[in-house]
Amino acid sequence: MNDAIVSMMLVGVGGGGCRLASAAVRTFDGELAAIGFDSDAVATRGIGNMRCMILGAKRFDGHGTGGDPVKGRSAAQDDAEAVAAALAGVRLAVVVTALGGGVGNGATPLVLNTLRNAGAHTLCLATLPFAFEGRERLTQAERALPLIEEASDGLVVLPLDQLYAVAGAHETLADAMPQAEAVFSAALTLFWRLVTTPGFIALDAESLLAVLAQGRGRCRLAVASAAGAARATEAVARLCRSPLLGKAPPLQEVQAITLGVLAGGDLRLAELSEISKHMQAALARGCEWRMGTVLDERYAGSIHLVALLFDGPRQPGARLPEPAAEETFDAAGGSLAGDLRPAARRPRGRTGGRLQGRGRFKDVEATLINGEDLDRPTYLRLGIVLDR
Ligand SMILES: Nc1nc2c(ncn2[C@@H]2O[C@H](COP(=O)(O)OP(=O)(O)OP(=O)(O)O)[C@@H](O)[C@H]2O)c(=O)[nH]1
Ligand SMILES: [Mg+2]
Repeated sequence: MNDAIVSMMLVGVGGGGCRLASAAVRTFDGELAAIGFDSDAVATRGIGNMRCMILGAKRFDGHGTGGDPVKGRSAAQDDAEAVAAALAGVRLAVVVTALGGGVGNGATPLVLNTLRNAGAHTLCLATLPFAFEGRERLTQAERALPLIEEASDGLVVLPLDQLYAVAGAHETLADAMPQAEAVFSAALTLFWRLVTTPGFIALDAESLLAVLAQGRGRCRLAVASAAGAARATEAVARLCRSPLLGKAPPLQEVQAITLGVLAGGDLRLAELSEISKHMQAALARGCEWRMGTVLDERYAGSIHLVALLFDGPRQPGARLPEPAAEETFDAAGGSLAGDLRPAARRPRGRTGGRLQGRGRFKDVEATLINGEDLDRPTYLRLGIVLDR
């Protein structure tokens, strides 16, 4: 195993997150270091292809949290040292979490902060529940996002409905989860092969680390493939209209893109130029561009594209609602409104820093411990909903 692979790890959090990670390991079918964290021993028992650690066993006795993020967080806190030990030495982690339940919502920020404190860079892929799971689950999931975004270098939010739409299947309810998982693991497999396979035009873990180190915040992941004579242009067209991109922001507003082209030895130079030309035509002129190729005979006859699009941190003053004079915390999300710096430039670990958007406290040093601002009310930090 080479060093780049050893220092890259796939991390699943919560029941859904572990199952997604496990599905990706199965699809990848090669060397892929992976670990899962969940409080539910029964749920992880069915996962045989990667190590799963049970969190908070003393408190929860190997059971789930019943959808309670505070319990999910406590479970991770109880075993914080074991989590840190399991993640030691990782330089680049892709953290997969299925939001909506207790462990995914509550433990993911802690896992991300543990990686950050150990000096690793993280790309977090977080799914949102299907609409049919109900409004409450979705709200709960959305409430977890600001903390996760804050703790990761890049965050991709993938609504399960969008993954299912990519599968193009609109059949039975029983199909929904496996179909969404299949799309997810196919996308992650392309991405992992792109980063770990020495390519003709390399786009390796170091390049990805460099992008993530800039703390670009929210990003989007899209995949597309095509075969036949016009496969290069068709793949780009499909990528540009992928349901995974959502409706906004438009491609013209993307600030940076990392595009992987995976194909067989039959990939022609002219096709690569076409992909580059058509893709760049869809983007703004100033968009930062990175492209890599992987030639692998299992892709012979077709072209697969995988793209990570960085929408970029919001600029101070741009499209941000004015915070109320004193009420500057985002009560719905629990995030600290106004901290607009990219994650990588925010203070890490025990270092203090001046944060913006704290109303009358804006010039006061924040008390940051393990990446958490302890000056924020507990109910906001833990995402607890108060009855008003
Ligand atoms: N991909 C995938 N997602 C799932 C699966 N089961 C549930 N989910 C999604 O994950 C979300 C969170 O559910 P769980 O993962 O079961 O919750 P948890 O994080 O383990 O937390 P608990 O509440 O303690 O079970 C759900 O709302 C679903 O959207 C699954 O088998 N595969
Ligand atoms: Mg569970």
